[in-house]
Amino acid sequence: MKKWALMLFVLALSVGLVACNSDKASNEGNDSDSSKEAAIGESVDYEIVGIDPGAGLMKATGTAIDEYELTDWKLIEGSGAAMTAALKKAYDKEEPIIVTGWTPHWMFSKFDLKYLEDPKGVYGDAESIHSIARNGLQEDLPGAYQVLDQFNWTSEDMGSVMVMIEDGDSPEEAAATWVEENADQVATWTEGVNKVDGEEITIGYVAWASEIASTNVIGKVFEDLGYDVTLRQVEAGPMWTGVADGSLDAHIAGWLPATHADYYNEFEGDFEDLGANLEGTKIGLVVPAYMDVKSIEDLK
Ligand code: PBE
Repeated sequence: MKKWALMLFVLALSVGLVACNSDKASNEGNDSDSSKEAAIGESVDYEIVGIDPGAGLMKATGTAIDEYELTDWKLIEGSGAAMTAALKKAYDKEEPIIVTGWTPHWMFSKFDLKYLEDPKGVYGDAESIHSIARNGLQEDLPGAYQVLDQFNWTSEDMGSVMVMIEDGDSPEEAAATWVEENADQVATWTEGVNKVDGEEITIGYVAWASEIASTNVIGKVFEDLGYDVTLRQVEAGPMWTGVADGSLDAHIAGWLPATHADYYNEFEGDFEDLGANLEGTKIGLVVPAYMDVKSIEDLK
């Protein structure tokens, strides 16, 4: 290359670099909150990855969209499994994603995640999971009723079953392993309860990771006591309806007082609330920790 041509080339290159840099600088200077927030929205197509429409979490998220005036945002319906599949896919590529999430859930042990702050308190405070029996269960199946009444464990207990399932055990296998390894604790649930000979019991549940874990554990406990157990997977509405109309004997998936408040109020009187079997749950919007967003307010 001729000397002048080389000089021209170097000059062009440096002018280009300077232009690029000043572009970048002015962008940074303009980086107001609103452009950052628009960037978050755009980066996820203004979509919140939801779960099954009957979940209390979906209703709460609808309320959050209203209360925080997230007018451009859409809540995508799906299932718990579809939500975690989308989360895993995004997480593996370190892409942005916003999901509806809850605790206890194995996703917090597999991924580094955070809840978005909820300054308006739309998602409520920590709550409990209650055991809900049909009216008349105590007379018909007193032993089963007593087990449900005595059933009580922690988020860590439930979490360990969930992780076994996520790691590849079938729900039945994971439940059997947990029941075997925690015989002392299980003995407190079955204390004073006699074995039976094939009495039928039907427990309803929704295919949420947390309830797959708990329901299979309680199913295994009933099986070991001699019950003929059916675990019936349904949607959230039919789970509450089924206990109210007696087609299900019980469920152990009542998230209260807030998440299932509508179901609770609709059927009140038509079921028996046996109280909390697990305390300290949480629901909300969840993002990977690598995302630069802190609060639901930042989405507006
Ligand atoms: N969940 C899990 C349910 C209750 C259990 C939080 C997804 C719900 O939102 O109804």
